[in-house]
Amino acid sequence: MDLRGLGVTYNAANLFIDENVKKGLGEKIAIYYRDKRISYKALQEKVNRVGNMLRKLGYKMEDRILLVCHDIPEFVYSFFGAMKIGVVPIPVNTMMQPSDYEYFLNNSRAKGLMIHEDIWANIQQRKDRFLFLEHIIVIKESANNLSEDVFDFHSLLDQADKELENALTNKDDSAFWLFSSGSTGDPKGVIHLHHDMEYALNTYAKQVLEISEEDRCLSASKLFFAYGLGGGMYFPLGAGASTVLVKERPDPETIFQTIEKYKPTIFFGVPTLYGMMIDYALKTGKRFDLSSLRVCVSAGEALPPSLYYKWKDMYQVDILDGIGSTEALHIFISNRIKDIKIGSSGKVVPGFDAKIVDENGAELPINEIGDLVIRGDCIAHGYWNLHDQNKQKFIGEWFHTGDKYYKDEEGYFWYCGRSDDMLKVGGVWVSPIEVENCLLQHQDVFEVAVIGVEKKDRLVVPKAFVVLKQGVDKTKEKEEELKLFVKQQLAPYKYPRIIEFIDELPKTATGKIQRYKLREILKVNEVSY
Ligand code: 3UK
Repeated sequence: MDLRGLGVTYNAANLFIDENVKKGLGEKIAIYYRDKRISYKALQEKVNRVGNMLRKLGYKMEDRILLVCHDIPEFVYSFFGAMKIGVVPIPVNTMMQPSDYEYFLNNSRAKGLMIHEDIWANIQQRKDRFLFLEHIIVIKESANNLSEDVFDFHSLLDQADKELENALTNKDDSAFWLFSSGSTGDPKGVIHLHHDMEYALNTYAKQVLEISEEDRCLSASKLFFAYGLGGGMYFPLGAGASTVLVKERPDPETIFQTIEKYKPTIFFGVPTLYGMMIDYALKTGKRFDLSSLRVCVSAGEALPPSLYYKWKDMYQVDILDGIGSTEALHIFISNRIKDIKIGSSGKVVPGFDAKIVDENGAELPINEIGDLVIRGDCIAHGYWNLHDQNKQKFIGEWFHTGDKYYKDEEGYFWYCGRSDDMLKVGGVWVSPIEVENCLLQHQDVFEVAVIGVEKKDRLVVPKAFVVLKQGVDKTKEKEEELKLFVKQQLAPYKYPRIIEFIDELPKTATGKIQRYKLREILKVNEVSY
């Protein structure tokens, strides 16, 4: 259409869904899920039905929908169905507590909630606190009945038409948001635009992974993480390849069996999982056939060299470590197939630039540690409603990652830690402050400080230094009780793996806990776990 003001119309659903059918891949399998095989044609129909169903409920361009769904095909239908009519899907972590969903809904002012029945059951009693919400659409996999105040995803879908044109969105329209955890606890809404996924596909996925129609992807990282969203969904769909979805949380046995059964060619994991898989195979003595894999990817935190070597020795396949972020959408510095410097994050991905700068923004010489800043066209538009943080992190074309790095003389980048106190555990952010605040709610806890400690395998786990109230005994039982307490209050992966009882915390004159001193105590004692 040549109406003025429309700009270049572009809708991401076109490339990732419709183009595949146009190219003649209609009969090809896009998604493997349990015993289901979903062709590109069937996927397109479902996507169209979701778009039509939302239109019928009154959804318009720029309305937002919170998507709380496990890695099942309905996630993909909902994500692209919303986007196709210009509605903005916001996939969020499925492992959060009810109050976290209250935050996501009220912060984003989502008009709709598409939610899996299991998770809805946990949060429905809070419904009155979701201020802007108009429709709740429950994705059912069981035969359970729903209450009258919610919609049934599948029955709405069946009633909706299977033909749908893309909305006249612009390439710079908001396409989807992802939430990224901040150091003070509250997650930030990261706004991504319609052109972002294509950029990540054409750079990292095509030029580093060399993804093609021949590939089949499996991501252990869930679709609601930016890492899993690419590896498990839009990389394979953008390449006309296939993806294997797994609803369950990734444990070693499930992942090994899934690889043997569905024979993926590319596997996306985080270092902790590679470590668990290696341990599991060694402990059980089980042998698994991973010969279908041509490459494995690791991201989320730095991959310890020992894991690279063990994995390569056991399965004769390389793990490519690369750094990505929710703001950058996917990986922007990475090792390459046939060009790996073990222990480094690799070189800049084509399509991106990276600099190491000092606190004034001046570029530092080779081998000097500084702040990593990057630029590239799939970096987020910005954070939702966080004007000050936007000014600090998105400076001109450059995004400040918050990571300390140096670059060596050959152009490889080496990770040196976070600029703030945030911890990466199993590839997922854990805010020490949130864990501390939780422990402080326990009746026996007087004071607490949480820091990250490196275990023998160099992976980081949260450790809590706890000062108990007077008269409370420092027992092993109390340790276990506190761990359980955190697991029940917060997303379970945040609990402190190690608890040490101490008599008092090191503090500044103004009463601020000196975390660096705790880290020093750890070093002096050379504790290894
Ligand atoms: C850290 C790494 C060392 C780093 C992500 C791949 O992890 C992802 O996104 P998040 O927003 O976290 C981003 C931060 O995580 N990090 C990630 N990868 C590495 N540190 N080595 C690595 N290989 O602090 C970064 O700033 O959760 C990963 C693709 C998409 C992603 N969103």
